[in-house]
Amino acid sequence: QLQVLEVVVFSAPSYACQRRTTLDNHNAILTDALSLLAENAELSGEDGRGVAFRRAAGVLKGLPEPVTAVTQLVGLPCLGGHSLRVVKDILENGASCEVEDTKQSERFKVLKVLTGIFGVGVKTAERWIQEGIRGLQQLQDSGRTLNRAQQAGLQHYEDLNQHVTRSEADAVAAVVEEAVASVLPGARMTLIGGFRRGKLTGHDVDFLITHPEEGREVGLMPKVVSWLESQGFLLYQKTTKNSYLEGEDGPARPSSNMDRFERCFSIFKLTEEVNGEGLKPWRAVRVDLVVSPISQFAFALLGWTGSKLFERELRRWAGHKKAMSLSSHALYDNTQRRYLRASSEEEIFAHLGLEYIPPSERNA
Ligand code: DCP
Ligand code: MG
Repeated sequence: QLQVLEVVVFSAPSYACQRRTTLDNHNAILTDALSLLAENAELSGEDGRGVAFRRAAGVLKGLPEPVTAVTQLVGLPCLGGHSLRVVKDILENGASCEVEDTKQSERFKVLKVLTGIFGVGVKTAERWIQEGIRGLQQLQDSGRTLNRAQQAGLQHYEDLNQHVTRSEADAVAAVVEEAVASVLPGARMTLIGGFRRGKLTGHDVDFLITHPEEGREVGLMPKVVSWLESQGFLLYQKTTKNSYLEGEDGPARPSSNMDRFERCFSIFKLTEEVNGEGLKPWRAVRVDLVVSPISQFAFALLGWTGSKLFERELRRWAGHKKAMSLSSHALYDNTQRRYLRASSEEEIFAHLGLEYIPPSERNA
């Protein structure tokens, strides 16, 4: 007697910005494995491979139910031979040797510890490893000259490697709100990054600040920072100036525009509710502040809400499918040779010929 089993064969469009990806991930075991391989590739300077694993993980994050057999994946985009092999290993053996070996590898572990220091990137970590450094204590004892960011990163290592909760994000938001309101009444502040997508934890808290009257936001960041500093909220801060000039380099280098807003990378001293003896009364939290003129606000909001893969895919879609250049400042139509204005995220999706995807569904 033959039993016919109904097996779902999944399908999905190939760009993450065409898909709705909530936080409800039915394949976390698979996507965690692929994300780890992506991280390992990124830590090894192999960005192309990293993106391939991120895209594969992104597709699986959006599936409506758990995968039980690789045959269900035949029609899906972005799943190359390597990713499929990893998925097959996990489905058949409960784990992937490659993933387990990577997790255990000395090099991966040391790179994670060293790049876990705020202010330390892959290149610096790599150099230190070549010089024989294997851990934090050794780094400290080595007498290496660290820049200001790295010193703060080392000093607050434990706090900064402990995830930020939603209630901590709200506490930071209240402080930033007060700072913004006292230095420029009428200015508006929006929570961006992972928390805007509905995540319950994050590695930092990100805010976008603007003013409804164009130009009023000029000079705002130094004032906000001074206020925060005078109130004792900052353990560290570094502000970078706005260097974006429309027309000069807007459309030409869309992906490098990420850092062109007036931006402040900081470490907050966040006072916690003390509900017991001997509890530390405060902890360090990474906070990013970005100031944008109102004319660029929608682009900044879209560009800073993430996820990183979603952003990358939006820009790839714009370039490859629409001959447009998207950045967090503007959208340029290379065919019409003009900028396309927008005052909301919805309008930008419409310019791009994409269905609107709300922040909570950008978790690819
Ligand atoms: N971003 C980006 N490319 C960068 C830096 C930032 O696309 N080089 C965007 C996408 C991110 C957002 O800015 O979602 C905020 O950056 P984070 O690194 O804080 O990322 P998340 O907030 O998404 O994650 P986490 O929860 O870990 O903070
Ligand atoms: Mg963040």
